[in-house]
Amino acid sequence: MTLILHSHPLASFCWKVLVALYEAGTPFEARLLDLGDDAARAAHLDRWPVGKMPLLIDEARGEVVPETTIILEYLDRHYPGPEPLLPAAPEAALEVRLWDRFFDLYVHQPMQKIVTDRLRPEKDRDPFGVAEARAQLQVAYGMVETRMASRAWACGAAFTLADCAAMPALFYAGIVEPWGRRDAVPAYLDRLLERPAVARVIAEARPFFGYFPYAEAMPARLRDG
Ligand SMILES: N[C@@H](CCC(=O)N[C@@H](CS)C(=O)NCC(=O)O)C(=O)O
Repeated sequence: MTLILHSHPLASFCWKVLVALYEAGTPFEARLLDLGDDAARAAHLDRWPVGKMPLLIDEARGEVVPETTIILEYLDRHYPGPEPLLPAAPEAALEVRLWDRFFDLYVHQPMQKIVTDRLRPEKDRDPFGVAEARAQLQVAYGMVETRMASRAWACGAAFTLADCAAMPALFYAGIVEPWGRRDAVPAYLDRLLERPAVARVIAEARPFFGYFPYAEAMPARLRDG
């Protein structure tokens, strides 16, 4: 198999890449990466010392590709699916890149901050940082509410890289920080969840949901399908 994705079915950033691979129907081998296993972690750090997952290995081209946005642009260039993840027109591509960055930096990362804080020992928790993350999410939700009131997908009529970024970010963010009185944000998440590629990613993650630090806050329709 040419493409190997080191990933974990519960890991939100891995979902971003899995959605793109399933959307495109690109064949790949998923290798379960357990960072809690010392040997697996050491091997992973050898490949990419930053230590984040997912990591794509392209054996045919001899490339190790980290960072989800770069992985998706790489796949789009070298293993394109029927529809591009990034539009060819430069201005349209910039808009997609902006909203990919937006979902990663202002939804996904604050969500991670809230989730990982719960994994820390009580004495090492960071209530100030968590409060900042919650405030950041509320700002981001307000922006998504305005934007998605008039769009099917993050950048218009076509499903793109920005939607791959939005899916895991909104899925987990909505569990740890409620939407408030907003309609377009949950409606957009519902549209994302209806895509077969997304449903497949979530079905594969479902057996692991018990390990999610906020498992008790997961709505039954997300937890059980
Ligand atoms: N900017 C990175 C973020 C990846 C990331 O945060 N991955 C998480 C899993 S969702 C991770 O590797 N966590 C393990 C750790 O930080 O030790 C990307 O887009 O690939």
